[in-house]
Amino acid sequence: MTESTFYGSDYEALSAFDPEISAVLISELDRIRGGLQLIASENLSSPAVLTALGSTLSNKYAEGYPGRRYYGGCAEVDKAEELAIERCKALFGADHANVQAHSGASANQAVYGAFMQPGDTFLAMSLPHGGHLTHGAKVSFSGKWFNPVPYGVNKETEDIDYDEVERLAKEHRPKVICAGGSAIPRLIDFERFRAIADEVGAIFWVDAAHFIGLVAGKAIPSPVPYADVVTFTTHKVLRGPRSGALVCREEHAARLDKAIFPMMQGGPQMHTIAAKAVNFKECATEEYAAYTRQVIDNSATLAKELDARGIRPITGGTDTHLSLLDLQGVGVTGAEAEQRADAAGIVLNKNAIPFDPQKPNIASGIRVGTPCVTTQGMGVEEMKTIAALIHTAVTQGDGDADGSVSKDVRAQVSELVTRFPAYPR
Ligand code: DSN
Repeated sequence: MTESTFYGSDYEALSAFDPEISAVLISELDRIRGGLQLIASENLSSPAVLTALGSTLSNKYAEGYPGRRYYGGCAEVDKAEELAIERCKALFGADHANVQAHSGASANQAVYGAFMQPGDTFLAMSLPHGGHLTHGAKVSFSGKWFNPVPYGVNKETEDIDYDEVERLAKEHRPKVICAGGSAIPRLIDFERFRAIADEVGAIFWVDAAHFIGLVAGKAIPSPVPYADVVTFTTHKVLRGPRSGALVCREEHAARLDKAIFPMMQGGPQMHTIAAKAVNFKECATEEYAAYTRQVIDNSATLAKELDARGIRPITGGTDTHLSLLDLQGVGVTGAEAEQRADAAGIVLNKNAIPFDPQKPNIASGIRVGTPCVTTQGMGVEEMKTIAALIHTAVTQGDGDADGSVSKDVRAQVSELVTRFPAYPR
C-alpha cells in the first residue's frame, strides 16, 4: 500500500480516533453483508471506486472547468476531470459530458436552468405513475417554480401512454419533454418521444438515472442518439460513486455547463469526479457488460417467479433491473410488505403502483431490483429462491425480527449471502 492510498483507507486510525463513527461504518458493512439488498436504485461499488472517494482530492476547491478554474493548484484534479469527461463521452457515444453534478437531482436542476424560465411548462411522467420528485412534484422546486404537465401510464397496458404524451404536448406546447423515472420497468420508446418533441419544438430530456448502467453495458437501447440531454445518477446499476452527471448534444454544451456551474453549484467534488472516472473505466469492460445482461435476466426471473406466487408485476413483467409489484392479490400493503421483508433480512421498498387506491406512505406495491444481488454473483437459480423468500416473508412474515417466520427466512437469507457475499472478506 502506498502512502497516498493509506490516507484514504485507514480504518484503524479512524477507529482509534472516532470509535463511534467507525462503529457505524463497520455495522453498515455488516448490514449490507447480512441481508439481501433489493432496493432497485442501490448497488455495491468497487473498492477502486471507494478508494478514489476516500482520497485527498476531497480537499481541493476547483470551481470552474479543467483549464478554466477560479483557484490555483488544480493541475492534478484537472487530469481527473478530463479523464472522467473523456471516458463518459466514449462510454455513451456522446458529444459532450458534464461530470460535476453532485447528484441526479442537481443534474436535473441544470436542465431546468438551461432550458426554462420560472413558470415555463414542461411534460414529465407523474410521480405516482413512476416519475421522480424533480419531474414536477408539488413539493419539489420543479413543481413550485415551473408548470409541470404530468402524463401517466395506460390503464390497460400499465406502460407509458404515448398517445397521451402526444396529445398533452400538442395542447400545452411545453418547452421541455422529459422521459424517465424511478419505477418504470419497461423500455422507453425514445424514438416516439423524439418525434413528439420535434412536432411541438420541445427539448427532449431523458432522466436515465435508473437504467443508464444498462445502457453503458449495451444491454438495452441508448437514449443518447435521440435526446437533447440525458441526465443520470452514477450509483445505481452503473455502480459508481453516489453522484450525478449529464451528456448532451454539442449545441447545448455551453448552456448546460453554465447551468451546472455557476448557476446551480459551486465547487465540484473532485474526489467523487475521480471516482466517476474509475467507474466509467470499469463500465467499458466486457465483464461489466456481462453483469448488466445478468441483471436483466435475474430481474425477469424474479418478476416471473413472484407472478407465479400471486405477486403481480405491473405491465406483466420487466425489461430492466427493476419490477414494480402489485400486492393487492395477496392482501398485503406495501408498508406491511416492506416491514415484514426487512424483519426477515430482505431490504426492499414500498412503492405506489399506477392508480393506487392507497396513500403513498402505505402504497399497494413494492419495488425490487437486482443490481446488488447480481454484483454479488447471484444468478437465475438464486432469483427463484429469493422470490420464494420474498413471498413467504411478505405474506406470512411476522414483521418482527424475533418471529418464527422472519427467523426462518432470515436463516435462508444468511445461507444465500454466505455463498454470495457482498464485499468478500
Ligand atoms: N431515490 C431514487 C430511487 O430510489 O429510485 C430516485 O432518486
